[in-house]
Amino acid sequence: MSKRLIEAMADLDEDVVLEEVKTLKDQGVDSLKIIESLQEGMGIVGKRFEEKEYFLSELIMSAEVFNEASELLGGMENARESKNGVFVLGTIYDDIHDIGKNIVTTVMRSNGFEVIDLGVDVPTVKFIEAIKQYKPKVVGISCLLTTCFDNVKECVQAIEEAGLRNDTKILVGGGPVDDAAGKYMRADIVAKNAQNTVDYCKQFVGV
Ligand code: B12
Repeated sequence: MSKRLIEAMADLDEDVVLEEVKTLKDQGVDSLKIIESLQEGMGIVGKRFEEKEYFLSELIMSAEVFNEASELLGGMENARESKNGVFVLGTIYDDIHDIGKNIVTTVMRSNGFEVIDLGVDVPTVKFIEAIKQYKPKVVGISCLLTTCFDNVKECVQAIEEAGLRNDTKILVGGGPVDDAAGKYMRADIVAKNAQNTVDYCKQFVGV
């Protein structure tokens, strides 16, 4: 990981973030590795927000810097062939965080999955409709707020009650989701990052 990039992201130093991303990209560093550093920096932004060193304006700024940096990594989004099947994902209702979800979408697409991205603040009924329509082998739910853990739990339960869980695995992801939270939500697996998601989905669909 790049210490300079982590620190610049944490300090919201936009110029240094963009310069360092360009340098690392020119050096041939893998896009996912660069994203890992940006994500680490975002973790520090979150801690500073929690400790009241940063306020909402800084959170908003961090999202803007992250998105600009991701745009520089645009080359990650390449092959859109969908030989590995369909992956439905969205951010659970009452939660509008989408940076991590968008990264997962991009990386899954570039690994041969057709991704149906339902967006943010997605109600349970929309997940259920999408599962009926697209019959995905794996469904991903993003959740960045601990206050939304119960929403995910309710959504997973509704998918099960609709009889749609037998052929579909449910992955959850997002900063605060650890294995204990995943168990509470009754998810099949917790994905810590985009690469984990790809590895798990490939394993599950047998690629
Ligand atoms: C940026 C940010 C925002 C931005 C979001 C912009 C956007 N378009 O997404 C804005 C400013 C809008 C925002 C708002 C809020 N936020 Co906010 N935010 C963050 C911050 C700093 C970074 C999140 C992020 O993008 N990380 C970078 C990405 C790449 O990481 P990631 O999301 O974890 O994704 C990776 C993995 O988790 C995984 N993954 C993610 N999703 C999925 C999904 C699937 C299916 C899979 C398989 C994998 C996967 O793969 C990704 C790539 O590797 C976090 C702090 C943190 N450490 O997470 C706080 C944080 C999540 N926010 C927080 C809070 C409190 C809020 C607000 C309530 C603040 C307020 N008072 O209004 C609001 C809530 C708005 C809402 N209703 O959703 C808290 C949540 C605390 C808690 N206990 O729940 C955090 C943790 C900050 C903190 N420490 O206090 N926020």
